[in-house]
Amino acid sequence: FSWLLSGITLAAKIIQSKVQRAGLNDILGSIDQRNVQGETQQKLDVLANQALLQCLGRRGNVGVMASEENEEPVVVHQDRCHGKYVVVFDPLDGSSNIDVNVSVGTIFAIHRKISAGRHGALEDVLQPGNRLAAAGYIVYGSSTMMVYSAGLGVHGFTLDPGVGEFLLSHENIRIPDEPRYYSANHGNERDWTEGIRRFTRWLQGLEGDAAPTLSHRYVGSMVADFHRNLLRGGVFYYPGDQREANKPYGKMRLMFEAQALGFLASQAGGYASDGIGDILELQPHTLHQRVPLFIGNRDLVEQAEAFIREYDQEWIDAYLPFRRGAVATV
Ligand code: AHM
Ligand code: MG
Repeated sequence: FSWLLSGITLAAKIIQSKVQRAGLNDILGSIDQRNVQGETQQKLDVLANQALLQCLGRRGNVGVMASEENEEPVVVHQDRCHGKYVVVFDPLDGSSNIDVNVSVGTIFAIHRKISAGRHGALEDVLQPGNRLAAAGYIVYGSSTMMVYSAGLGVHGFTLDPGVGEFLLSHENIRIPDEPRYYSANHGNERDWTEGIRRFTRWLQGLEGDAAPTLSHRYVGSMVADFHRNLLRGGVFYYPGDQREANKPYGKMRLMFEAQALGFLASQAGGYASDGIGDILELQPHTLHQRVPLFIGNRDLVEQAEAFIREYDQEWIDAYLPFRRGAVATV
C-alpha cells in the first residue's frame, strides 16, 4: 500500500513543479511553436492526469484507475493479486483558477478491487464511499500539502522543497468545534431554493435560533475551500439549484470530489451530505455522476438538511430519481 502511496506523492511532486511554473510554461509554449515541433502546449490538467496515470500505472498493485479527465476507467491489471487497488482521482481540481495563480488541488480515493476481471472495472469503481480504503488530496497553495486518511484519523504532510519529500506536519487533524467560515458561490443565490437561502441566512445570524454567525470565504477551488474549513471549522456547500445546466443536482462529482472529501471530513469528526443523507452511503450509478454537496462541521451540515426538509419538498421530489439512479446526471 505504501508503494501505491509513493506513486501518488511522486505524481504530486511532478504536478506541483508544473503548477509552480504555470506562467512560465506559457512563455516556453510560444517558443515551442516557433521550433516547428507541431505540438501545442498541453494544458496543466492534461499533464496532471498523465502524471497520475503513469506514476500509478507502474505500481504493480493498482488494478483500475478512473479519472475525471477520462470517460471510462483504465484497466491496468485484470487479476486481483496483481492489481488489488482501484484509484479514482480528479487530477487538477479548480481548473478555472490555474491561470490566475490561485490554489488548485488533486483529489484521490482508493478502493479495494471487488470484481474478478476486465469486465468488472466499472463495478470496482462504483463503490460507495463507506467502503473506501483511503482517500486524500494535495493542495498546491503557498506550500504544497498532502492531507490523507486510511481510516485512522486524518494527517497532513507538507512538501519540503529543499528535501523534496512530504514531511508529517499536521498529525491527527480534527475539525474545530467552533466553526469560522461558510463557503458557497453567492453568485448563484438567485437560483438557490428557499431552504438553501434560509440556511445561508442562518449561517449569517439572520434567521432562526442558535445561529453561528460565520465569515464568508470562497476560493472556487474546492480543495482549498475544504482545506481551510477543515483546519478552521466551517461548511462548504454546492447545492442542487434551479439552473438548467445542473438542476437539481448541482455541480460536484460524486466519485472524483465528494466521496474522498466526505471520507476525510468524517475521519476528522465532520460530516458530508447531499442535503438528504450521508454522502458516503450513496451507491454510485455512473462514473461522472454529480451530486449536491454540504460538507464540514456536523452540526452545520445537519442544519442544512433540516432547512431542506422544511422548505424544499419540491426539490427533494425532483432530486430523488437521480439519487436512486433512475435518471442519470450529465
Ligand atoms: P473543476 O473540476 O472543473 O475545476 O470544477 C470543480 C470546481 C470546484 O473546485 C469548485 O468548488 C467549484 O468547481 C466552483 O464552481 P463555481 O465556479 O461554479 O463556483
Ligand atoms: Mg474537479
